[in-house]
Amino acid sequence: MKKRVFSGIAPTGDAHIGNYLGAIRQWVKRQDDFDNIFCIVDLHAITVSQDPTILKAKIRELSGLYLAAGIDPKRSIVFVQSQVSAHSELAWILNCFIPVGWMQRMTQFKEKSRKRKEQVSTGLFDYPALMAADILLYDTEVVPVGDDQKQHVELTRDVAQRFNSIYGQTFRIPESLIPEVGARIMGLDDPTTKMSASETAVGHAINLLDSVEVIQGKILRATTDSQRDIVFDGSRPGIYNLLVIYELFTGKSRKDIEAHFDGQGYAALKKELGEVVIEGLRPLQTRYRELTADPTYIDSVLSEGADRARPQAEKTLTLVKERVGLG
Ligand code: AQP
Repeated sequence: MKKRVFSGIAPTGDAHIGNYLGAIRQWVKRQDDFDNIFCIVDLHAITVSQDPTILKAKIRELSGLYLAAGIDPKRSIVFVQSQVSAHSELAWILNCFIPVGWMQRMTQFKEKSRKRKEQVSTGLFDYPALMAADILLYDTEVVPVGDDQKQHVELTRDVAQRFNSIYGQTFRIPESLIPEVGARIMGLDDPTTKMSASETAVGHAINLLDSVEVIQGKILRATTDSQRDIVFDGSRPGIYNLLVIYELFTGKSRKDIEAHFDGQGYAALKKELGEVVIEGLRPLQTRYRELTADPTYIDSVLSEGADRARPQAEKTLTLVKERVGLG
């Protein structure tokens, strides 16, 4: 029996190389090692305001990117969260016994609410309860995520343990799987902050569907420092981030990369990094165009995925309702 994997990405804004290197690429690499469920978490997306037409399009775009990156819908379930209503139902039940103090400790909420100028929704605060429901509905054992989501997976474990201790064995306790390198790709404009889909500054993120010219331009303008050496030095976040991206796209060792750039300047690094990223994304972009040429294909994959996910989710939900005494 392979271990069950569940993971997802919110269809907010454009998917970027942080999502790819920190999450999607790991899913694809280990697709055959696990029994996978990959979700487009649209209910998470609406925790911040979304234009309805754009959201609908972004759900299809992100689904297409999963498939173009190599997620095979025959081997993995791919579906949209809102098409399986058990996610919302379990989230509500979990809400009713997660202590509010646990939620108040979540650093992502603190960061996101600080950045937002408009009102912060209750849903944004409650995001980790929905994420716990997503994971726990499917007897998940492994949750591959970037390190920004580690705390939410920890909370999910605490929630499952608490529920099991009150109501008896119900949930499997999941673990996060975080890549050793690439778990936190930083913004190109500000390498002290995480590359993020909701950060709209031009030059912040390389998006997976960016054109050749846009990728080159963003990398050329990336923030560096006033030193010269091209070395992996975590205290120099700009150069370090560019080198990590180079490392992940080329698969070369750090020693070889430093030797390769020895005596060269930042302009040479940026030029070569642009070429490496463009070539690294080319197969994904080509496949994406092929897949989306048939306007019905993605919807058919999503509908089949929801049909496969639903019975498993319903089974857990029914057990939870029984344990709690509902209905
Ligand atoms: N910069 C990143 N580096 C490495 N991994 C990352 N992930 C996100 N950003 C990076 C990983 O991608 C998966 C999906 O993330 P998400 O979009 O659902 O939520 P997020 O972590 O909040 O990502 P964003 O881009 O910052 O989205 P917004 O701005 O909409 O909140 C997760 O596995 C995440 O770790």
